[in-house]
Amino acid sequence: MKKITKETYLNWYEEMLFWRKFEDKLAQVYIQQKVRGFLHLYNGQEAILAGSLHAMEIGKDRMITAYRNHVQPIGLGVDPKRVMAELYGKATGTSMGLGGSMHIFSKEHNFFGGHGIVGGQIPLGAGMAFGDKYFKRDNVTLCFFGDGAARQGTLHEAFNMAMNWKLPVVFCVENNGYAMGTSVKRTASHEDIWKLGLGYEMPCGPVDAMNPEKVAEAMDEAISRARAGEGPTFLDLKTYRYRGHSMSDAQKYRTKDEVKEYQKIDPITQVLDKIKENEWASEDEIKKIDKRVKDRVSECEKFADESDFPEKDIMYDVVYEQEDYPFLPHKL
Ligand SMILES: Cc1ncc(C[n+]2csc(CCOP(=O)(O)OP(=O)(O)O)c2C)c(N)n1
Ligand SMILES: [Mg+2]
Repeated sequence: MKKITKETYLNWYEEMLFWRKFEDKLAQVYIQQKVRGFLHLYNGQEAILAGSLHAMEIGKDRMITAYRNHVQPIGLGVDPKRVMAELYGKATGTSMGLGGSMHIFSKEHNFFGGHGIVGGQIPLGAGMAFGDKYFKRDNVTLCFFGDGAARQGTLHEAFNMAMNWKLPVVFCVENNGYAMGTSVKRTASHEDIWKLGLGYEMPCGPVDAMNPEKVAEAMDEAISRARAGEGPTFLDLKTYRYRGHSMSDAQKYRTKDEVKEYQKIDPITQVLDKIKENEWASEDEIKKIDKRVKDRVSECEKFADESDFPEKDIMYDVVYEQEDYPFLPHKL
């Protein structure tokens, strides 16, 4: 793995803060009804993305996830202005404004969605890894899903085949404690989701995912194993989400004190504390980073605000259509 240095920490601080503020901005413009539909934010889970990106080979390894998917493509190199425009439903968005929040996608940047069907991306991730193995490419797929998704039957079918064929995939449960309003405690007789790997003899274990360094180390081991042809790993990334499941969540299932407890081990604060302890940046330099982040977020908002909505006609260019099918209303 690349060494974790002062530069890594400074980069982590700036990028994680940018993702946090990008999501905060989305919450704000959602209330202004500039972004509509569902909106699931990533606040609290940033160490997972930061650590994973450090261990990945960018431009080669792939990522697939669920609907909490705005910042991962940004981490992989997609222009954040285009991500925000997609959320606004604007023509300059990553899918011409036709996908929206749950469907960010960029084949060019190895980001394969953006999936609204809970657990749907687990076999898709295994399939992507199958493709790489079949065509003898040494790319690795990181397949992320939630603790709720881990309870889907499809996980077992995908785990079985992935182990049997030694596919180059890292299965990662972003265990944020809740599936909508249902706590992990209520969905099984034990809380150690990683143990689901044991039934398939898949290497597996828990990871402190509030700390990017811990994530990077676990991810590096798993990626190296996959790249060496030794098959999948299952990581139980223990994290927490600060905001509700989506914007329409009254959060009656947890206390404010519980959220505060996790904020004490906030991943961005942990990174900043380490920077300060080691005197890797002065107060002034930190202020400069904060200002850069603020400006970058404002640029995204301005770009999305000023972009046009797509022309209505393009809707018919992007859906599958059978030429001789007689019942299309727009053709009647
Ligand atoms: C197959 C399916 N069942 C139910 C839903 C409704 N649903 C959307 S998100 C969600 C909870 C998933 O929680 P988790 O996997 O823990 O992910 P998190 O939201 O915590 O990131 C549910 C039940 C769905 N989208 N798809
Ligand atoms: Mg969850």
